[in-house]
Amino acid sequence: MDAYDALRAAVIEGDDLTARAATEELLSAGHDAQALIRGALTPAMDEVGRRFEAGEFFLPEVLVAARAMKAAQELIQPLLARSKTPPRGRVVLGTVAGDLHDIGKNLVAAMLCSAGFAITDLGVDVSPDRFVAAVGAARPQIVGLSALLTTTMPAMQQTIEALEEQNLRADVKVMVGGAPLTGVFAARIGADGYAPTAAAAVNLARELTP
Ligand code: B12
Repeated sequence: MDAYDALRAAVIEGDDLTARAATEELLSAGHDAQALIRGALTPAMDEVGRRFEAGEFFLPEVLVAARAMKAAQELIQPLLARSKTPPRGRVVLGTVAGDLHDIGKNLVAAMLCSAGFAITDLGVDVSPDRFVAAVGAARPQIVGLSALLTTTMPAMQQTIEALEEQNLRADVKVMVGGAPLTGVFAARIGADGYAPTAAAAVNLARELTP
């Protein structure tokens, strides 16, 4: 088993100590932080999601996997942020109101950060008003909305409407993502773009900030 396999397996099994050790080993061997996200962390969480859907995993297993992923991410995040060049653009990012899922959103934040964007991460369960306040304060080029529940998808539209009401919509591009979303849904609620993965989110953010 190579170190990538070890990291993937540790996250899937929810073994945070091994996840941390494998991450340290890969980073000190000179592996790129982005490669770890693409090659180990994202596929591991995809597999956790698959096992949960298949009834092979239950919530406790999912939670310990998420904790193991966070242990790895804590080591990776400072490396992604360490850049002296001015940011390529500013992104305000959050999981919409009523929704507590943040694993995918955190991966998007990490990948955007490593691509040179400055991120204001508002966390989870972010109300339309909080998005509006953050956009007003940070004046980003992009606001990114994440939702994992079909019941919280309408909060994306409410957030876009709140930006319109405060006359902020024209100055900011809205990109949306999360497992239940589609490009059709994104277009229907008036978003500027949808991306299905963190890597695709980076490409989309680049397109939206030419
Ligand atoms: C982990 C998880 C949890 C964890 C969340 C931990 C955390 N800190 O995030 C916990 C246990 C807390 C949880 C709770 C609940 N969950 Co849950 N959860 C999941 C699970 C298994 C995996 C989600 C995940 O992390 N995937 C891995 C990441 C990497 O993928 P991702 O989030 O899709 O993100 C990628 C892309 O979508 C995209 N992306 C994401 N955000 C953004 C944003 C932008 C701007 C862009 C461009 C792209 C982008 O890039 C990411 C990286 O590639 C899914 C099942 C699944 N297969 O999705 C269920 C799932 C989402 N949960 C579900 C449900 C119902 C719940 C609960 C209501 C409780 C329950 N009965 O299970 C609560 C709700 C709590 C709440 N109010 O939010 C359902 C939703 C069903 C539905 N139709 O809405 C799912 C689909 C499981 C199921 N089949 O029942 N959950």
